[in-house]
Amino acid sequence: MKPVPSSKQQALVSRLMKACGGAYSPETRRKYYISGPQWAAAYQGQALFHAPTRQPVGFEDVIREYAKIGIGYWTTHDTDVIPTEALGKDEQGSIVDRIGKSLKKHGLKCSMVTTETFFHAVWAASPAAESPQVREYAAFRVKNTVEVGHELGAQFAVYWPGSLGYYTQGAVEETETLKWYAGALNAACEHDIAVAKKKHRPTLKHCLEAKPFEPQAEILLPTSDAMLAFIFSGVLTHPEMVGLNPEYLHELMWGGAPRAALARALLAGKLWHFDINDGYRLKHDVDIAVGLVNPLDWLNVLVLLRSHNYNGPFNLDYKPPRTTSNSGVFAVSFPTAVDRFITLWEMAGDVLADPIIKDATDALKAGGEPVDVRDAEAVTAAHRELLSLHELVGHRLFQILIGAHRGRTYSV
Ligand code: GLT
Ligand code: MN
Ligand code: MN
Repeated sequence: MKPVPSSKQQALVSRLMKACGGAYSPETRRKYYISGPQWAAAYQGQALFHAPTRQPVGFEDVIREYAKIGIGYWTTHDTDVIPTEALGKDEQGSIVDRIGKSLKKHGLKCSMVTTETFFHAVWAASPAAESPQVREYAAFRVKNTVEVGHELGAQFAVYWPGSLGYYTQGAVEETETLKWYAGALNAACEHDIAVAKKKHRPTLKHCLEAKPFEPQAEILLPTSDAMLAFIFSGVLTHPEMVGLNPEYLHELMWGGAPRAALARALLAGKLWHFDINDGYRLKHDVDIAVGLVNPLDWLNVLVLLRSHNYNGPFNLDYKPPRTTSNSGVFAVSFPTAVDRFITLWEMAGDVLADPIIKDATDALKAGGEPVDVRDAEAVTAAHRELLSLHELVGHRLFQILIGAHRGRTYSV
């Protein structure tokens, strides 16, 4: 092939996207509770060892492009859209106004707002720092986000504590720090109750998000399980208002099984919001788009969520790779992520309706013929053949993943 001149590259990408086929229409995409974060689309590719590769993008562009794709919901940090120095000031009001107009114009809804408590230098010692002034500032920030959320009609507030941890041991006292962090959440919930009452709106669902390794060396609430223990520990004044926003990759990063982490959240009645993406175990937060690394595991995750009637948002919290251009973010990155999610969701429906999987799981639950249940050898023998079904179910899931259950075959 001849070198491709710059002027022809976008057309090439678009031709090959069409050739891929299988794209859902924007109308179909809008039927799912999928949200697109401002920060994901506006991510410029920068990191500790990476200079940006893309130009900045504002909320007007992101909202317009999400609308074209068929992403029905938009999520944001306070400082993704409001400069830190404008927070709580008149300028905030006019920005929020512009956001509201832009959402309305393009038929999107704001489903979630979150407070940035990790980036600015003020959070160097975390939002639950020893200094009462920092903690008061943190309370102001989360209360302000609650107000922005109500203003924009959001239902959820997310909290990723980020810098809640330390580099050098013994520098922070963990129990004290956790209580101080609870103070910020309590301030948010109490303020929410007052604002919701005034605005005749339901209170927001406040969702904690854990990440195991970054950006501190040691993290005080590294997993969704740690968050659950924190919610039920007695330090929150409104534990009923606080649930979880697990992120798929964050559970995988520490070596956990995301599906099991989600199951524990479901048991506790706290699975309210879900950040969807992909990546690798025991690596940093690579935030790859859903289904590109672990499609079989993702299929299983969605089987669990479908079978438990999860009806919260699926938030596309991933980072378009640095190799993707500004136009590629909206031409390739987001539509393909949405479409893989929808396909996996529909395939999870196939799994739940599959007669072979049903037969196998029914048989496993029925168990073997009656024997003396105090006799380990007899109980084992009664199930020896039946248990081969575990692997058969695994194989069937693979078949469903590749479409073999619908007749797709390979031959030599
Ligand atoms: C940050 C983090 C994400 C969180 C965002 C919400 S901030 O990008 O890595 O996982 O969901 O605060
Ligand atoms: Mn996330
Ligand atoms: Mn992440």
